[in-house]
Amino acid sequence: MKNRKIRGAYTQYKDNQVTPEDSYWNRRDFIKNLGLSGLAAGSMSSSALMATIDRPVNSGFNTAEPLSTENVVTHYNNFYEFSTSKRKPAEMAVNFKPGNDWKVEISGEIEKPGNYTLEDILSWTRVEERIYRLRCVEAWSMVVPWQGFQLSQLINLVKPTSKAKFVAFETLESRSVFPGQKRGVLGFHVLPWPYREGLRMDEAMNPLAFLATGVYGKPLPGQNGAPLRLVVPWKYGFKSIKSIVKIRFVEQQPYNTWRKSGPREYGFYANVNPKVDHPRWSQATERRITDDSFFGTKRIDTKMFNGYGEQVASLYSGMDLARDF
Ligand SMILES: Nc1nc2c(c(=O)[nH]1)N[C@H]1C(S)=C(S)[C@@H](COP(=O)(O)O)O[C@H]1N2
Ligand SMILES: [Mo]
Repeated sequence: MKNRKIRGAYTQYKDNQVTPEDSYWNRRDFIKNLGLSGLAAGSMSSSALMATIDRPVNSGFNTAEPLSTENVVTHYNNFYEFSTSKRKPAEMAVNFKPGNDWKVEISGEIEKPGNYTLEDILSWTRVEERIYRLRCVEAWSMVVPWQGFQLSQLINLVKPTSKAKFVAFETLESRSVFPGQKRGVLGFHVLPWPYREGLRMDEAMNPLAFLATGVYGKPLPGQNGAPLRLVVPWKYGFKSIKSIVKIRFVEQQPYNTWRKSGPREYGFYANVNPKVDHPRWSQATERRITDDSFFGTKRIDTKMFNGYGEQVASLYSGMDLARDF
């Protein structure tokens, strides 16, 4: 239903000059919200139109950096439920095409728990686009045009109680959908399933925290975490959990998969931090992958909070980010 909102907008990215104000989505939503036909809106002076859509826009919602191509974004993936290879998820996900009947169980310390469909969720939220840097803990990065909605919109709708201190997320567990969840030849699981992640409540409420339903103007492909995945651009990519089926509001810091599997290497906060090296490699620089060579066009310096310090640094004042990683 609401997927019509995230189809067919690819052309807007072609020249890589999108600004949130200029965006097709905002214009369309603005027109729709006012209940105006295209004709009526067209007859308004453009300055009246601009005045109405001119709102303070978080500078972190966009970037002038070159986008990674759609081919790169959708064919170089980490999605261990399919495979640990970067190129395989795209091949293996061809038949994984969940629709708007996808169910998300939202529970815990909230006033409005329930099993909601993606269609319900999209009918309550406002789909917009965000162009974010994605920095993987493996020291490569991309720039990705996502479509989706601000996580805080959904959180406000389900009305957390004062006991809700963290939000926990879970990916679908299904060995028929995700062959990577089967035991390997030696009888071991690659990771403990289901994949789980979490955010502190104030992190989840930060305007940058986003739930993506589309990428490059199309519904999310399976390999990118269809039909609903988290995007937290100031944290290492593993926090951006894919194909979410459970969202639970809890009092205690929740379990997260990578921390569980390697607590000396991966933390709960996992904020991008060039000064804290991974025990096995440096985090000072990253391989920025933009074009179809897939190897990365250049190596650039990694920025604290992946360059989103202005938006998020205050969340961590007083914390020792070398220790609380
Ligand atoms: N469920 C699940 N979510 C996941 C992963 C995964 O293996 N399983 N990989 C994470 C990692 S390590 C990264 S870098 C990003 C990659 O997202 P992308 O493939 O859309 O670029 O997804 C994250 N979310
Ligand atoms: Mo990652």
